[in-house]
Amino acid sequence: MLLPKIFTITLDPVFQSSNIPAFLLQADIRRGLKSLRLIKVRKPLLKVNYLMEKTPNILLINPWVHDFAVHDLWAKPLGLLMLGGLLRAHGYQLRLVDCLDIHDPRLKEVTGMKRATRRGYGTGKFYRTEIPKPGPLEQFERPYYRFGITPEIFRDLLGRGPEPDVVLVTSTMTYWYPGVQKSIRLLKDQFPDVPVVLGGIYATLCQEHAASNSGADHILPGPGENLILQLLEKLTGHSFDKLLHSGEKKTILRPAFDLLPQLDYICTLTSRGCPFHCPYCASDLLYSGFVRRDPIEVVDELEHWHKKYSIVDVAFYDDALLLDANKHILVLLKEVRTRKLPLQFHTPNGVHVGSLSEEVCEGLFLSGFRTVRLGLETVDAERQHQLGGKVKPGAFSAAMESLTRAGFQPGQIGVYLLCGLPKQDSDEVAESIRMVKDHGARPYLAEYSPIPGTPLWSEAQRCSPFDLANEPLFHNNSILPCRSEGFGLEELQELKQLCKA
Ligand code: B12
Ligand code: SF4
Repeated sequence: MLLPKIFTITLDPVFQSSNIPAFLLQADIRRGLKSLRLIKVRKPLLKVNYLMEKTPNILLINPWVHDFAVHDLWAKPLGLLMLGGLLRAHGYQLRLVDCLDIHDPRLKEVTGMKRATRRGYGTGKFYRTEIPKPGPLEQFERPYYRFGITPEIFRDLLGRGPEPDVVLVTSTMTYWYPGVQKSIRLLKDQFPDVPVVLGGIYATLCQEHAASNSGADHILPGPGENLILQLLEKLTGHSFDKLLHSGEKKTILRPAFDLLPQLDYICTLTSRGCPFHCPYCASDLLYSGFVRRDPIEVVDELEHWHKKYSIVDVAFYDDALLLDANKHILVLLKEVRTRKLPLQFHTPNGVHVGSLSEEVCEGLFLSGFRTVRLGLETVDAERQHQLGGKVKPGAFSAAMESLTRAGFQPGQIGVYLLCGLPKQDSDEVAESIRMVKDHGARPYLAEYSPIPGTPLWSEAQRCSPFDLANEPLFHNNSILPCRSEGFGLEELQELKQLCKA
């Protein structure tokens, strides 16, 4: 049911000559009876009017992903859910359609669709349907998929709620824009007059492309919390309550995970931004500066999801989770232990090798870290230096020693290695793979995805055989965008085999 924010009854002055006293009754429904006001008005009144200030309905969309391969490595639309938390706190009515949902029972009945599967700790594969490749990707032999629900289910879900006043669509990888386009096309078919606002990572990194190609009416780049309230006020005429606003003025918002159809795990951020400035990374462009939450407040949030939805698996999305550990992550983990929260933690985004001291590793192990991914980048000293020199010589061996001494098994430790950087040869990657395996950990190739606006972008454009600037599809890591003569897809396959061997 739609709850009006302000409920007002006015009595219209129909008989101007009457002497009956007139009243206006007004209540702010969220503040309850205390706010009831009876106002005596001058004019005589007879007819009753209900003037309801309708709280706007906002529809949130996590769009499809079109790609060669995608794994559900604790992948949730965290940014969109954070905005959901903010908007709800301001009284907006929210609904979310998650195109990557795996729980809709109708999906099991769909023919021609590969089933979603679940692996450990809530991760796994999404439902997927093979679709024709977009023109620029036709040259690649691999099959291309739409990951997520069917368009029919999407339409059905759109039709279930009230017509929204505004639709907010998120976006992630720059080369996933076809899924965004498709979602917006179907939204426009169903709600032609409803404004669609696009934000998120693609909208931020490829703003002009998004403005010309996404089909959205408004592109809002950057952290959405900065401007979304003003834009919604403009689009809906709904002015948010200043009292509610002041209580919610936080840099990092609590995500509204309960909007998702079903929760298997949650992801969280204890910080935003990153103090490092690696030349291949977009962190700085997405969030300038580095801010942290109070670690105890983070634990409150984790406890909330654990108690309410029995959530056990938690993935940290932080860019620099372990930095200054004594004041942050160790405080957080100690609190988790004090409250005896039976949580299982994961770091799909990779943690800094140099931060893995004995004390930190012990804290991670004792508090329930089940998988740890490290960002090693490369063992080549010169390239390591060019990439910012975060991993000092010997640091990786020391980190591995601390992790194993703390109790981690080799199978729990994954190591990201950058692969396909401009002018990188495959021997360098092979050497890094061997080194990781010699230490008993599992190497994971992070194929380089060139990102506009990053320091490495110009060099990437020079080296790449693809038109990176005009076609974000070519940022796809799977095609090895900065391949060279001696390092193409064949060599990439060999390296993948080497990782598995
Ligand atoms: C978590 C993460 C992942 C997760 C999955 C995330 C997901 N949801 O699918 C995992 C670990 C699986 C992953 C994988 C990869 N990732 Co990643 N990932 C991230 C990371 C660290 C965080 C994203 C995030 O959720 N941030 C937190 C939220 C709060 O921020 P946000 O989404 O930006 O939301 C805010 C704003 O954008 C905005 N907003 C969001 N939605 C909306 C909507 C509206 C309407 C509005 C107004 C605003 C708005 O407001 C939000 C709140 O401030 C980013 C780096 C980063 N710092 O963002 C890289 C990043 C997105 N990943 C990147 C890369 C390169 C990859 C890989 C290719 C790495 C590799 N080589 O293997 C793979 C992809 C492989 C594949 N095919 O799946 C790149 C992007 C590349 C690109 N071309 O777009 C990034 C930017 C990192 C980098 N190198 O710079 N990744
Ligand atoms: S690669 Fe990691 S350490 Fe470097 S800037 Fe990006 S998030 Fe920070």
